[in-house]
Amino acid sequence: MKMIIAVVQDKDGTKLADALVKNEFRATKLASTGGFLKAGNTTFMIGVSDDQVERVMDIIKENCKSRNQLVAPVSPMGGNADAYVPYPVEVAVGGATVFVLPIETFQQF
Ligand code: 2BA
Repeated sequence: MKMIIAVVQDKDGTKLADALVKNEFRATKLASTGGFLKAGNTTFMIGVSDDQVERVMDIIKENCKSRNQLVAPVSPMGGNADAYVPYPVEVAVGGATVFVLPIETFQQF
């Protein structure tokens, strides 16, 4: 068994959740925040058998698009000066960042 952890953009979250349900996969959707942009994103936890990993990867690819996002300058006032970005920069935010972890035990009570 594997745990697929997928960080996706909020804009794709509902579409991906619907596609997973339609294909009879079980998933947990968490509200998350990107460490770099400090903007909301969505993290899915999807527990699947080993032979289902590829199908879930395909569903994620089909439903999550890469987009460019402009990072506005962040004032260091009241914030961390180390994170200060003095000019707007465009970053490509991936369609999905996916981790596949082995699961030692799965139980439901
Ligand atoms: P954020 O951390 O908000 O990052 C958004 C995008 O900003 C990233 O897109 C990347 O293009 C850029 N970026 C991130 N850190 C950067 C840095 N130190 N310098 C320059 N540019 C940087 P993605 O790589 O597609 O990541 C999208 C989101 O996926 C991330 O949002 C984060 O929430 C998650 N993520 C990405 N890599 C991760 C990792 N290794 N571990 C945990 N979460 C990760």
